[in-house]
Amino acid sequence: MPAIRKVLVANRGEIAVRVIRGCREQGIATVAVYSEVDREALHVLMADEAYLIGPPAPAESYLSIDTLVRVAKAAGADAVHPGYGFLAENAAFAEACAAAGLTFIGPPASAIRAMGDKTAARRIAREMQVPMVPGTVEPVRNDDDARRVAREVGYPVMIKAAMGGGGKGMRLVRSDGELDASLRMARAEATSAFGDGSVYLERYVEEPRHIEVQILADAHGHVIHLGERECSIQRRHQKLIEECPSPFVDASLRQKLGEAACRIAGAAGYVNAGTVEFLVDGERNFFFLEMNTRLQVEHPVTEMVTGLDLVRAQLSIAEGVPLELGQADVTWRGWALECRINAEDPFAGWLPSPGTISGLRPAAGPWVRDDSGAYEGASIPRYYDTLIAKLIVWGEDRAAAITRMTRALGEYKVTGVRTTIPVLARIIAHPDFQAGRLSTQLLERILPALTPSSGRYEDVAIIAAVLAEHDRLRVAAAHGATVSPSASSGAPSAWRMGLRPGWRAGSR
Ligand code: MV4
Repeated sequence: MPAIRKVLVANRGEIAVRVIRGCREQGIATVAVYSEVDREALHVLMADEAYLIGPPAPAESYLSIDTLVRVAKAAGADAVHPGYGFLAENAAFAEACAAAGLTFIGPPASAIRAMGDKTAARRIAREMQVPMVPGTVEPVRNDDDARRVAREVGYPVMIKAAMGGGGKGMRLVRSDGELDASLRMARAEATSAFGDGSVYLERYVEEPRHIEVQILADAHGHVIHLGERECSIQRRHQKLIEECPSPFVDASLRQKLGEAACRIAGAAGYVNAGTVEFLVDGERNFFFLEMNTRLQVEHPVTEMVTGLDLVRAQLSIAEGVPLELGQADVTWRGWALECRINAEDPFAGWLPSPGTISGLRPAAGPWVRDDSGAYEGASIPRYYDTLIAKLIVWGEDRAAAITRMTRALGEYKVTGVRTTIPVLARIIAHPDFQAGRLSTQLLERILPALTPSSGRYEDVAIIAAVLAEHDRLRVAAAHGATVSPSASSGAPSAWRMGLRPGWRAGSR
């Protein structure tokens, strides 16, 4: 595989900025893409070149495979970095890049496919004798099949979408009587969300921790792990705070989790940075959950504690360079925390708060990292994820990291849009967080007291959700009627070769 000289970054926001920075440090030129509402976004200003790719709706811009591949070729890029979200775990995109002679800075399409089907991933875990939650390793065939399995593994059980992941379309079933109705709803949800109604069953693990292992796999069969991240502080499957290491994991469990993660990645023919997710119960039993075949939002906490640059590792791996580290070379020093700063109002039902950032003073100082996609005057469009920035701190131990995060959250000022900063500070100050008593249920328990809001806001949130769904369906209908994803060659040429604003960050 040849050296990479120019990378098209098929993403936006803070992750596009992170990838651009990683490329620039390696002397690799960068090409940004942007939708009509992102003309002056930070990633556009920071890249060496940038091209308009279409309207704000993701399906017509950041998700348009044909447009992205065409722009990459036209710009003379030799590789594509997908970031996370959008097309990062889309096997067809990886294949389209390869077919156009572009290096996809991610795993082989076959590994994306294997892990995208959660039952196929479970078959790999079984084959590698990695512990997993009791349940099926194939989609359930019918209601009778489901009832037999549910009785066998014992209630409560979870119904999960085979093509789902990240908690979407999951359903908890506590008894035989609930099973049929839940199956019907889960299948319908899976069909509308993933275009595939296949579901499987797992025994439900009560109050688990969500712990994931970062791995690196090169194109020569070497796989190493970089330890775990603790991701139990989630609200509705959106992580708010992540840390490395986990306060619950000792050296012995770390080694077992790491070996299990490497075995799974190896069996899947995985190449690239990747993450293997586990549930861990109160007795430190761990169970394979799923594998994420991308660079994750929370990767910086691993970087801070291992001293490694994961984007640089991705670039080397994609160039075919063998891993320069063996497992024994990976060491962990101190503690890192990451807080996600979103443009949402936690005191008004977590309603998205798009708009213009009228004032911005990010936290800085010793051992503080601000991975941001914003600047003063920038706008947060309503079409995308509300993540503004990730605030990451390092300390010599967990207590020092918590003190530093408290200090940094106090410094971080954003005006013009509402943010999650105040509630992040309250979670960090909570006795259970401070003591490391973390579980996926912790936030559900403590948030009501931390985010008092009048019932009025609940009504507003419901109305907003209905409007958003209406908007989504309208966009989908318009898209289906006029622009099929494979026929976007009909796009105006300005989308393919738009001009970037005349502000240049680099000197290249
Ligand atoms: C589970 C589980 C308990 N038992 N599966 C959620 C995200 C996706 N990756 C899998 N998830 C879970 N799967 C079994 N068999 C608990 C979670 C879970 C969770 C569930 C409810 C509320 C918050 C949660 C946060 C993380 C994981």
